[in-house]
Amino acid sequence: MASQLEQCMASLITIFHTYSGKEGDKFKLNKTEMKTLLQEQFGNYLKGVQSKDAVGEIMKDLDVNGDQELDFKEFILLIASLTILCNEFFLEHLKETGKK
Ligand SMILES: [Ca+2]
Ligand SMILES: [Ca+2]
Repeated sequence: MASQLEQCMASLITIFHTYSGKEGDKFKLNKTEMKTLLQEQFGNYLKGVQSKDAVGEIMKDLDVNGDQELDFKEFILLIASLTILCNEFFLEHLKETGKK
């Protein structure tokens, strides 16, 4: 029986491959695949993003080796930074509710 964290890790891997396997290199996300992933998995985050080419900008930031695609290592950095942000909101919320 896998632990909760192990299940989370397995989910991350499965989700990445679900999208990265759609076209081209099976182990990398191209811009179209990344866009679908963001829309389907991060709809709530993207709602606030008004920029015309938000996906392009996100990819530029994450694409460390500059091959215009995201491998798992590059993708996981996005998850890590979003998780850190979520935790900060969570801590803020705890502080706020603690005051009252
Ligand atoms: Ca691909
Ligand atoms: Ca890359």
